[in-house]
Amino acid sequence: MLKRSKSKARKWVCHRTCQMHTQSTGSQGPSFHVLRNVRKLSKLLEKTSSLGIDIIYSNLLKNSFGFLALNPTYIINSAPFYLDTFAMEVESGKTYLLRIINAALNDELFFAIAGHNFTVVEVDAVYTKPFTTEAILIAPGQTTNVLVQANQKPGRYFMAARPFNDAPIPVDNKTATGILQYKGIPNSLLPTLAQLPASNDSEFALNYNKKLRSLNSPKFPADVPQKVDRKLFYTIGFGKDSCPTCVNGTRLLATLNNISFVMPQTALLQAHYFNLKGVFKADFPDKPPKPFNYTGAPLTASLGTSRATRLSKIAFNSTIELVLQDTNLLTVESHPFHLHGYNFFVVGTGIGNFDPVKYPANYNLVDPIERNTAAVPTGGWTAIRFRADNPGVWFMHCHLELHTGWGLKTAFAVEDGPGPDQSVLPPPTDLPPC
Ligand SMILES: [Cu+2]
Repeated sequence: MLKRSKSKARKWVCHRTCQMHTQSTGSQGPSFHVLRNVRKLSKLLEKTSSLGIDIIYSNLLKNSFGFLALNPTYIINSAPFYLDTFAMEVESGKTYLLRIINAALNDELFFAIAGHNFTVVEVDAVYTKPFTTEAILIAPGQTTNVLVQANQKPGRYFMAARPFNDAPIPVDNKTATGILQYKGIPNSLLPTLAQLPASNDSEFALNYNKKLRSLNSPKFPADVPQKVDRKLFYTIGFGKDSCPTCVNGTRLLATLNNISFVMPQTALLQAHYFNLKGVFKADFPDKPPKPFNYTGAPLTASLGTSRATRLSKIAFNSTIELVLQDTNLLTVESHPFHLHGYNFFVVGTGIGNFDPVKYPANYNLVDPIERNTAAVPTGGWTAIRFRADNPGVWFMHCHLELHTGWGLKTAFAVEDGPGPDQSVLPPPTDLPPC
């Protein structure tokens, strides 16, 4: 996939899913200015395995639940706990800024440090209204900056990360650990255990996400689209496909509006820019063909799932509202959705079927969180808004690698604008083929 950066240089870069090792920007904001002695440390939460990533990916595509047999583990800035444990030394009285990145492939994670609260000040490189929490929830590809005060009795305190999964499916419930260690404390001291929410704690997840608000200050305003030019409603589901070489002769597909995305052989942006025919169709439906009880009893019969490379064409500078609705097509599940090329505002979220008459009245159009990856809760919905002012072709996909590999994605083809700096530039002559 080709992505043009939003920097002034207007570079084209080769881009796959931007979920590995995503790094937030390093700019400082008003929340930090009042603090002294703030040290910045990055936390990389990852999932690893004795097998290489390519082998894992290949297995995911062949075997619906192959990942469970791979015995992966989770790590914090380091090797698995049985080989090594990451330790971060702190000095009493100082405040530390932790940049936390979820670089795991398939799991939303809780993260906490024993005895120490976090003050959340940033997500996905956007300032938030600061709030205090005992643990954070972070999805693959998301970043979170928190302040931690070394204000406890000098000692050793475990930091811990563990998956959040409230869907009725098996979960790999291992815990990754690191250590927050006060200066001068010997390694022989047993660390205090960290408390994490239960792995299926939906209430914590919903409440945590509700606390996330844009800073919305004069310097960092929240420019939320108040008027919507086009409303989109996409259902998230699973489907089955025959696969002679797979276990049981079938494999799972994942779908938006019951369409499982097929990756093209030619890059979408190239096809868009050069107007190549036969690579994709710009006819992705704005809503599912028929409304149904999306989150009712599990739906397994006559799924009618199709596989296609279908995009939605978006007018330049139009304002878009997209409601992502989880369904019980095979199973409900939480899906962190990521949009390339844009930040969006999460104006509403809830459990059950989205009600287009009632729910928009309760949208937060003042200080909703602005980010680029947001969870659609298990059996629920999430509404986002953005202004399509960045021309090009932009993927939107579930950030669980398993699901995006099964086709849980589509792309927006945003048309060029009329201005001199509002068109996709030609690719550079030395652009490497993906
Ligand atoms: Cu998903």
